[in-house]
Amino acid sequence: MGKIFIGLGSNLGDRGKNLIAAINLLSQSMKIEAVSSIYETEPWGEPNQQNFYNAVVNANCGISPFELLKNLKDMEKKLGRKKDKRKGTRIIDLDILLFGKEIIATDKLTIPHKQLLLRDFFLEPILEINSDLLNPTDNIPLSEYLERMPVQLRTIVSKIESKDWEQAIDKVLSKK
Ligand code: PH2
Ligand code: MG
Ligand code: MG
Repeated sequence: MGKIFIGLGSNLGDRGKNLIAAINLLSQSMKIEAVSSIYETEPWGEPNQQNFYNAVVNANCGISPFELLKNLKDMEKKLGRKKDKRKGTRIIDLDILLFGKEIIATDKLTIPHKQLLLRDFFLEPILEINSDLLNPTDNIPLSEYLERMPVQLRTIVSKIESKDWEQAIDKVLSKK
């Protein structure tokens, strides 16, 4: 199991293709160890927008969390993301969710991700890849946070069945 968990989100354009382009680009600079299914989720925060496609990637790389943040921002740009509203529509969003057991709280970067414990679109795909992961700040299993999550916070509509996604996963995992 790699130490890094990255959350992927898209709710603009061809969401499936955007996620595939993202895992291909990620695989050029890190060793991808596992990739979750795609989940269709209701937009959290700003209701009047298209549903998101969300997924999670588990990976290893030799760089610091701050270098990783910069690389992910560059990749978002390369994948066509424009400057946008904080919770608005986006072609691609790449968020660092976990970096091993590291705990970081700065203006630029917070790890674990600030909303990790409050979003089923982060917890469900993480747990699909690693069902016994603990929250580094209190060592409580992430599965407990998901079980306890109130219905008002739940966004997952369905898991997307996609041959293209499965093929893309096979391709990036074969580079291991
Ligand atoms: N990301 C947001 C805001 N709202 N809602 C869903 N369902 N999925 C997301 O990835 C998401 C969101 C800000 O980054
Ligand atoms: Mg985000
Ligand atoms: Mg983001």
